[in-house]
Formats: sequence, structure tokens, C-alpha cells
Amino acid sequence: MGQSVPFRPPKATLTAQNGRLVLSEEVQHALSTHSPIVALESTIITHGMPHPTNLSTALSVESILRSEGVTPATIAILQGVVHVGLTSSQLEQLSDPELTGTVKVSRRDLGAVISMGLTGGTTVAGTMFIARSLGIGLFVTGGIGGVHRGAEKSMDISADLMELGRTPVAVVCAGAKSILDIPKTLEVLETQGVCVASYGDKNDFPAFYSPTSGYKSPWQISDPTSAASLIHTNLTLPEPLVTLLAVPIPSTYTVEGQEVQESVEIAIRESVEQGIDKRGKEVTPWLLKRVGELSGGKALRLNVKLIENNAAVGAAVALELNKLEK
Ligand code: PSU
Ligand code: MN
Repeated sequence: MGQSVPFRPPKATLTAQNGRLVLSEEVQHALSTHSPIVALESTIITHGMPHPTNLSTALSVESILRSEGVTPATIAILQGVVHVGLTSSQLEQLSDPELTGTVKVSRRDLGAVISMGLTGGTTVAGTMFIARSLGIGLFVTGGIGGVHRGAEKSMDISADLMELGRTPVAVVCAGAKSILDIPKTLEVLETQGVCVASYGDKNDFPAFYSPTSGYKSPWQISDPTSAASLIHTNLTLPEPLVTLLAVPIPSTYTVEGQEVQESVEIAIRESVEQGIDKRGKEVTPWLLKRVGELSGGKALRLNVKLIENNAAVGAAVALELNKLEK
């Protein structure tokens, strides 16, 4: 007869005590005083933008948040240690193009990167996972991953969409990039139970460089107070739900956005011709880089503008949300 062994749940690996988690003083203070705080991702620094714009944008987003009284919590993994809140020298280190072997860290990669002592930038999915474990309820980024064009064959659907379906952290973004299949992305978001709301006076679902994708969001929100109310209500349902607040790029950039769109179409065609579309996690960084080259820097300029805009909206929402959480 076999002996029965009592079930013992494993101990968490991600703790400050075992040195696998480090919170900056600023983040520690914000969490302990329940002050407004916003999580920020780092794949955009390591794999999403070229140097030195990756660094200047990371710094500028943080300073936009701070100037509104909101603590930025940029999340990354440095030599196997999860950092929440980075010093400017850590941001510099992460953005350095000479730094080789930096991993793009999605949910599936977290344990591997920590156990192997590696350094990496966390994606939307990876960042949400860590933000949630600390009780951070709001996250600002540029664009989320989504369903890739041709996904009916490749099955390339970003883990971001599944994370949005199961990890209760509200996300502010500029929609999904037009390198993706927008209608299929919206379908999967619906299937995953994500509350998608456009921010502003229209319900168009934005497509990153462009304020409209040609598709609609199911909901529309026009000010920070209503956005916070929606986010808070979703987070406090019996099973918390994610709100994806889709903020269109300011209309001043509409013409430039249309020009960038042409580069997007060319980059996608090239990725199929060269078989890049079959390279898993490399697909998104490759397309982002190629659009940057083809657009002669225009895409990058818009990318910075829209992230800064998202940070400003995110800060206003964070302040309102904080009042409801008290
Ligand atoms: N979209 C962008 N810039 C980015 C990304 C997406 O416009 O830097 C990054 C984000 O970190 C996002 C990730 O979570 O790419 C999605 O990658 P994938 O499609 O491999 O899941
Ligand atoms: Mn993918």
C-alpha cells in the first residue's frame, strides 16, 4: 500500500527575501502609502525601439507620470532579479545596444530568465503578470501584441491577449499596431472577456499610428473620471476583469500616420517573402524595426508621441482610480 503524502504548496520564488525581487524605494513608498502608481513595460526598451530613443522615451514617460504625482514602476529582469522601479543607470544599462543576449520576456519566459540569471525586457504579458503580483492595477504601454495577419495558418497570437483575459491589470494603450490583424485581435479580446473602451469623443478602435483602424470598440469613455470608474468596476466584479483603454494618437499626426501605414504594408509583404513570419517571438521586433527603416524615422517619432500621450492619459486615470481604491 502506498503511503499518502500531505499536499504541500510550493513556496513562492519571487520574493524580496530571497533576492529575486527588488522594489525601488520610490515604488516601495508608493505601494505602502497606497499612492497612485502605474506599471511600465520594458520590451519596448530592449526590443521595440532603437537606441538612444528607447532610453529618452523611457525617461520621458517616467517624468510625465512623476510630474502628475504618479509613481512610475518600470518592470524588467536584470541578471535573474525582477526589478520593479528602475534607476536611470539601470534604464541606461537595459537600453544599451551593446548589451547582448537580452531576452524578450513574455509569461512563458519568466521562470527561465529568473532561474538562468538572465537579463530581459518584459512584454505586456510579462509585465502584467508581475504588476498583478504586487497589486498594481494600472499599466501604460504603446501598443499591445495581437493576432498576426495570416494567423489562421501560423497560429501567431500574442500571449498579451490571453494575459488580458486572465490577469486583472487595466491597460492603457494606443490600440494595436496595423502590422496585426485588427478585426481578429478584437475578436480574440471579446472571446477573452476583455472590456475594450476607446478614449475620447469617438468609439473607433485606434491602430497605433492612426487614430482609427476602421473598426469600432464596444465601449467609449471620454474623461479620466469615467475611465477610472469603468476600470474600478471591472476590477471589483466577483471575478475581476481587464479594461483595455484604447487612446487614439492625437489628430495632429493623422497625415504622418497615413504615410507610416504604407511602410507597414511593405514591411508585412517583405516578412512573408523572407519567411520572417514563421520566426515566433522575433516577428514583432523585426516588423517594428523594418517599419522604422522604411518610414525614415517617421514611425519612431509618432511612436514616441503616442506613448507620451498614453502616459499623460494614464496619469490622469491613475489619480482618479486612486481615489476609488481608498
Ligand atoms: N507593439 C509595439 N511596440 C512594442 C511591442 C508591441 O508597438 O514594443 C512589444 C510589447 O512589449 C508587446 C510585445 O507586449 O511586443 C508583443 O510581442 P509578441 O507579438 O511577440 O507577443
Ligand atoms: Mn507571436
